[in-house]
Order: sequence, then C-alpha cells, then structure tokens
Amino acid sequence: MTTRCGIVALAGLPNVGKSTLLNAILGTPLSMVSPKAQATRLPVTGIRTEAAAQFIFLDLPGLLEPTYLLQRSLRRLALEGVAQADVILHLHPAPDAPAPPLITLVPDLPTLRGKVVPVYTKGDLVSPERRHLLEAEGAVTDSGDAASIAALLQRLEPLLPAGPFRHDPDDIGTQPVRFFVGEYLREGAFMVLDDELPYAFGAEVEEFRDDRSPVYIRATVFVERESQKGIVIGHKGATLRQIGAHARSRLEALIGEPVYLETWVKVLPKWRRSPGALARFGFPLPEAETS
Ligand SMILES: Nc1nc2c(ncn2[C@@H]2O[C@H](COP(=O)(O)OP(=O)(O)OP(=O)(O)O)[C@@H](O)[C@H]2O)c(=O)[nH]1
Ligand SMILES: [Mg+2]
Repeated sequence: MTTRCGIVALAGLPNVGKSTLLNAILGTPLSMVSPKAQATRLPVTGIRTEAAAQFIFLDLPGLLEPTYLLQRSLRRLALEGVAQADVILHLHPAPDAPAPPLITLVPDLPTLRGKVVPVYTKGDLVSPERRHLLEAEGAVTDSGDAASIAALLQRLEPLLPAGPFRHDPDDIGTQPVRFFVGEYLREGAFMVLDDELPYAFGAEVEEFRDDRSPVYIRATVFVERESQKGIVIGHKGATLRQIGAHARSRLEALIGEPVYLETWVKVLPKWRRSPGALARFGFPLPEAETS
C-alpha cells in the first residue's frame, strides 16, 4: 500500500480557530484554546493517522505584527512552521471572508514550498447560503461538525507527499506531558484573568514525578509585576486555585491518571522582553537579537 505523510501547518491571524481546528481533527482537546487572541505560543504538534495517510499538524502562533521580543519570537516560530510545511492551511473566519492572500501575512516568505489551502473557519457563524458560496473558494469548517472535518481531511490527503509514516499510528502528539502542564495553566489563566494579565503569565515545570499516583507536578507561574502576583493568587489563593484546578483536570483527562499539581507564583520583571528569560522558556530569539 502506498502511504502518504507530511507536515500540515495551521496558519493565520490570531484567534481564527487554529487550535480549535487541531483539537477537532484529533478528537481530543490537546491544544489550548481561548476566546482571547494570542493564546498559542510554542507550536503544538498533533498527529492524525488514517489507513494510508499520516497528517502531522503544526498548530502555530497567530501571524501578527510583533511589538515586543516575545511576539517577535512567536512570529519567527510561525514563519518557520509555514516554511517547513508540505501543506499550509490558511485559516480565516468565514464571517470575515474573503481572506486576504496569505502572502500579505507572510511577506517575509516570498516563496513557499508547501501548497496553500484556504480554510474558512467558524462556518457555523454564517448562513448556509454564504457557506455554500465560500465552499467554491476553499474548505469551510465548523469545529463542532465532524462532517466538515472529515471533508477537510479528504481534501488534504492527496496533497501529502508519498512516503512512510513518521510516527506511531496510535500517537496523537509528540510533546511531553510536562509541556502541556504550562499550556493548561495558561489556558486557565486566559479563562480566569482579564485584560493584559494572561499575556504576562508564563509557567515552568520544576518537578514532574510520574512514578507515583497521583502524578506529582510542581510548577512555577511567572508574572511581570508584584501587583500581578497578588491578582493571580487572589483572595486567600482562590484565583490561583481556580487556574490550578483547570490545569489539573485537563492533565488528568490527557494522561488518564490522577494528578497533584502544586503551583507557586514568582515575579520575573519584563520577562517577555528579556532574551535570557525567553531562552529559558524555550522561545527562540529572532536572529538579530541573539547576540
Ligand atoms: N463558533 C465557532 N467558534 C469557533 C470555531 N473555531 C474556533 N472558535 C472560537 O474561536 C476562538 C479562538 O479559537 P482558537 O482555536 O483559540 O484560535 P487560534 O487561532 O488558535 O488563536 P491563537 O492561538 O490566539 O492564534 C475560541 O473562542 C473558539 O471557541 C468554530 O468553528 N465555530
Ligand atoms: Mg491557538
């Protein structure tokens, strides 16, 4: 049997539904999602294997004009993802159609090796007539509608290069559970905190012990100012408990084991603008700013 296998990038502006689409494709909420924009930071890899095709999806940060160092790093990650992909899904919300050409979002990548497929997301938010018209221009998805996801995969399969599978067909991801500790803490922070605070929020796992039950995890949460620390902790620790409880239930669902999650809050002034802090959290620095 000839098999196909390739990298499919989920690209587009922030908040267009990239992570939600990945989760719908995987049938499990692997990637963090939020109604607030700029949720995804480090790319999340999700794998879906069909009988003769393996899709390696890359859920990327939104392509935005960066204004500070962390955002420049996120843009670099998004561009690298787009550049290496065999297929590039250009996601754009159906209510905001038509989508501008992808090149206007990535002028720094004048030639793309992958094939670009326009995908109109949030198809449930437009009328059936409008949806029908958009289907002439690209795929239209509604993350709650399995048929639209199956139709998208069918459209993508012939675009994957022929080749052997690169991952176990049972795998849905490649990143370790400890990576998702930080992701789900941030997802909780995006749910519970308002304004700028979720953007100043970072998390790092200090200890991860899965040789016991419940799995023991100790994580440090970072904010940029003392005043933010007070808000994140909340009255008698209530806010931090809420964020931690969200992360814990997400992790328990992911690994199918009880989890004990301990969180501490530290102030790391201006970490989003600090090359040292970003490198420590695994964010690549833009070329010009590594020295
Ligand atoms: N109605 C509707 N809402 C959707 C759909 N897909 C995503 N959303 C909502 O759109 C918002 C953004 O979704 P995300 O998946 O986090 O978007 P993203 O593109 O990954 O965003 P960033 O990571 O910030 O770039 C969330 O509130 C989702 O629930 C959809 O098919 N229909
Ligand atoms: Mg996202």
